[in-house]
Amino acid sequence: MQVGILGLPKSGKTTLFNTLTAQEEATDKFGASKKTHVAVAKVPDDRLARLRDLFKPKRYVPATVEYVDIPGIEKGGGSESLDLGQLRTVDALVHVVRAFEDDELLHAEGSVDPGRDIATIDLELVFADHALVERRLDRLTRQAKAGLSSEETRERELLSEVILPALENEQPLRTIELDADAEKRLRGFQLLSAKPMLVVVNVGDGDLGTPVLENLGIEEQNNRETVVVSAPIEHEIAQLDDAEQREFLDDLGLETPSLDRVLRASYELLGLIAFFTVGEDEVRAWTIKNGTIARDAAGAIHSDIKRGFIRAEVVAWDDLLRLGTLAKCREEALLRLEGKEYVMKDGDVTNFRFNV
Ligand SMILES: Nc1nc2c(ncn2[C@@H]2O[C@H](COP(=O)(O)OP(=O)(O)OP(=O)(O)O)[C@@H](O)[C@H]2O)c(=O)[nH]1
Ligand SMILES: [Mg+2]
Repeated sequence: MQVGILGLPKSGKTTLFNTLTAQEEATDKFGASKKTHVAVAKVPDDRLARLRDLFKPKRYVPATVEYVDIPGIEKGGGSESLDLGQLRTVDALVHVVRAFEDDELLHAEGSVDPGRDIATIDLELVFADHALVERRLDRLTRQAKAGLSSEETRERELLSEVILPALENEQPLRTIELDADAEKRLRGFQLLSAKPMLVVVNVGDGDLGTPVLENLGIEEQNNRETVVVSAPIEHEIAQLDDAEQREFLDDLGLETPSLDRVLRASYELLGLIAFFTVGEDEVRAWTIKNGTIARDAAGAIHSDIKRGFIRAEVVAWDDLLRLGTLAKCREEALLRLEGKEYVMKDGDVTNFRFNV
């Protein structure tokens, strides 16, 4: 799973990326960056950490999400931008928007206004999609003279009657309701404004812990989540050990590092859940789509396990923590045998029986 990080120039994207993925890519106040970065972040999960403490395994493997950090998108340049093209294949977007004041760092629009910047970036995504949809419709129109297949006719209807009008209305496609068939048809186009989005509001350190969203004029929207962070502060927190972190967070009036919330929110936005495997060797999270059945979940571990699937032994993570061992869970009938059609739940501790 891949998440793309985008935003106007100098909004703090690379600072956030570095902290999420423990990288040290250069960030600076001047000069436009030209490089795209890709790296993997571990998704913090308190449930899994507690299972680790119970099993004390040799290896501990949390779930991961891959982030792609692209250079800032200039207002008005989006539809032409190669940088946006690099986001076509990602599964979700993180939009880093500047809400911090800094006299040394001029904002291209002359003022700090996150609401305006969110609308600006949304419009760039809409323009890029519009250009792509128009090209496709042109091609279908030319082809229509020689006759269109029924599939192509339906595609043309969807694009010209639903998608193009929405884009012309400057509506990001993620905000409009589409039926499953339409969604499936659109998937191949990899339209940017249709991707789920997490808005990360990068505030000055003085504004942490205060309810800023309403003041900033940021509204609720379909398929969009919002998290408030201070990217440089998160970077500092990440360098501290656990005890120092706790103290620092208390001083700021925060429960958990905002970074954890960014990671969790991207995971949830992607419609992902995790199941766990446990043992002395390894305690590990495996990422699947919400709604995945047991046999397909087995395939996340290995195709052989899917092919030779017999049964899944399943216990809820909190039952296992409460009773302490799998044997006790079996005695109490909390460890169940499930068949291949069982729909996996978030936090299921699973052992697959298979035969190849
Ligand atoms: N004062 C202040 N400075 C910040 C904050 N976040 C980032 N910066 C600074 O802003 C500058 C740009 O940060 P980057 O993380 O490189 O921003 P970017 O969005 O990746 O920039 P481009 O990739 O060039 O578009 C750096 O000097 C950061 O230290 C913040 O919350 N407050
Ligand atoms: Mg950058």
